[in-house]
Amino acid sequence: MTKSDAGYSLYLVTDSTPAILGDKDLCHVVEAAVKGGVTCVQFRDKTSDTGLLVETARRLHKITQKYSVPLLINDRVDVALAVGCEGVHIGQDDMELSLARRLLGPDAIIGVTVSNSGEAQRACEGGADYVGIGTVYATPTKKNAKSIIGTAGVRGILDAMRGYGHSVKTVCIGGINESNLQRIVFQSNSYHKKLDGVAVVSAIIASADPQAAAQGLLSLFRTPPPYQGTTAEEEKKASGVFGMLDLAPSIIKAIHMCTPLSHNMTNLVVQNFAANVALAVGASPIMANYGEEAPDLCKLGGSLVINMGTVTPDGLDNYLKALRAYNQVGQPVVFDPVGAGATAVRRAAVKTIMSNGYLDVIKGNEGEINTVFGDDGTQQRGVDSSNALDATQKAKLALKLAYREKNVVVMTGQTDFVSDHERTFTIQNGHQYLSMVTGTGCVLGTAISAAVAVYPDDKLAATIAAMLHFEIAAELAAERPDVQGPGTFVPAFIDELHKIRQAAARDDTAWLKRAKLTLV
Ligand code: 3NM
Repeated sequence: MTKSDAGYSLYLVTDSTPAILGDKDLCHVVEAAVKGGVTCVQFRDKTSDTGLLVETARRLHKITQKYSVPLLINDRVDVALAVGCEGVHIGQDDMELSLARRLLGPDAIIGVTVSNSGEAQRACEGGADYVGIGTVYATPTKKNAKSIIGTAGVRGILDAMRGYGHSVKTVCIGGINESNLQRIVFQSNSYHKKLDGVAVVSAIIASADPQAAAQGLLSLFRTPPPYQGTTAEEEKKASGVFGMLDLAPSIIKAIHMCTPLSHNMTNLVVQNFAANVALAVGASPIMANYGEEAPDLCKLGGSLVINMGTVTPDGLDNYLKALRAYNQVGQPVVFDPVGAGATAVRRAAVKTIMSNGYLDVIKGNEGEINTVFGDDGTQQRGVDSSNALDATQKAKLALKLAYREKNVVVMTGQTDFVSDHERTFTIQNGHQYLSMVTGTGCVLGTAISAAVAVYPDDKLAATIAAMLHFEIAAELAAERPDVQGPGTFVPAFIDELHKIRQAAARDDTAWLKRAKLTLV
């Protein structure tokens, strides 16, 4: 097998420690894994003596040769030479790449571990055939991992490698398993360079059925996640302010025509209000906080709102069940991290929710978005719902979170910031009465959920449509002579939501003249 034949889609790194391998035989596990679809095997054993390393590597090589899959040796160029296998994988502290190349020759496959852009570029320039990017997530398999870089870290490295075209292959590693593989690949892939594969240890080696585990992982890698949009990036980028304003009425009309389900897992305070807002915008609300119902509800073509307003251990478990169900079928999820920074419990809940699924839209005020962003440990600001940031910083924060999560981020305030990282807009509509009534922020999440359900191809455009609908309805309501304060405002607001929806159904767009939408 030559190095140009090598595939990296599912890269298995072995581990012979009892905690991971158990009492299974490594060669049996590797053979089963290769039968299941593993495309490349790295023999990694940091403790055995050289004699045993060579002997095990020889046995493994017989197996990988049978299935035409390359065998690489971790760190030990001497073992690779002794066995005559296809190559090595070296870490930053191992033998220099140029020396390994000199010893192994031009036909050997040499991969290098990288955890930042500089290391990646040096590996490319030094003639590496592929890079192993990590550590994506902390993993018990490698307790001494030097840097945990998350999916945004992987994406930054892929971006930095764009100049090297397709010649240097890429896999990422660390904490990858069946439940997070698709999201990790989706959030890591840069528009300029995509991952060629994923590398795993425990997801296969610790499995009771390594062949089935490999089969499952490979099929997940090859299938785009259901929530991945289908609109071409260029098409999305074309829609500036005029494009957005053009789309908004048709999105509101589509809600009217399709009556999408808006499944709300929300707090007790706003349940009734949220259901009424859903009805007013033309959606069909269901307030169902029990996660076991989600696998049925997610099949109805609607979307899910997870509003963390009253978080409890049971509640969190229910959110996760529902999140998994909606992610599996690719129906959108709107996350409202209410009071995210208020308590340690809420901060932990945010982390758990974000690491267990893909959130199509995250909506919060400045303090909440700040806390959500800080949860990767790089920018911890804690509780902060005041106006601490200026407009440029707010736009940057929304953009950075949207970049990291590869989703849409809404930061509400007097001026709202909405970003999918490629495009960032501000909206300056709404009325102060909205801040005098409880739950208006929460029910905006419900309005957004209806829009992303009917227009999933461009969730930013859908979110903006819902926000304009919502905030212009508030302005119209507040201006009515019968509205004297926040109390009389609420029913008028629901009326105006309903009226705008009916106007959109008639293709009457007069209401939209009020839109104060700006591209940042
Ligand atoms: N290298 P699991 S992380 C072998 O970051 C290895 O370079 C890493 O194990 C790196 O798939 C890692 O069980 C262990 O999480 C990955």
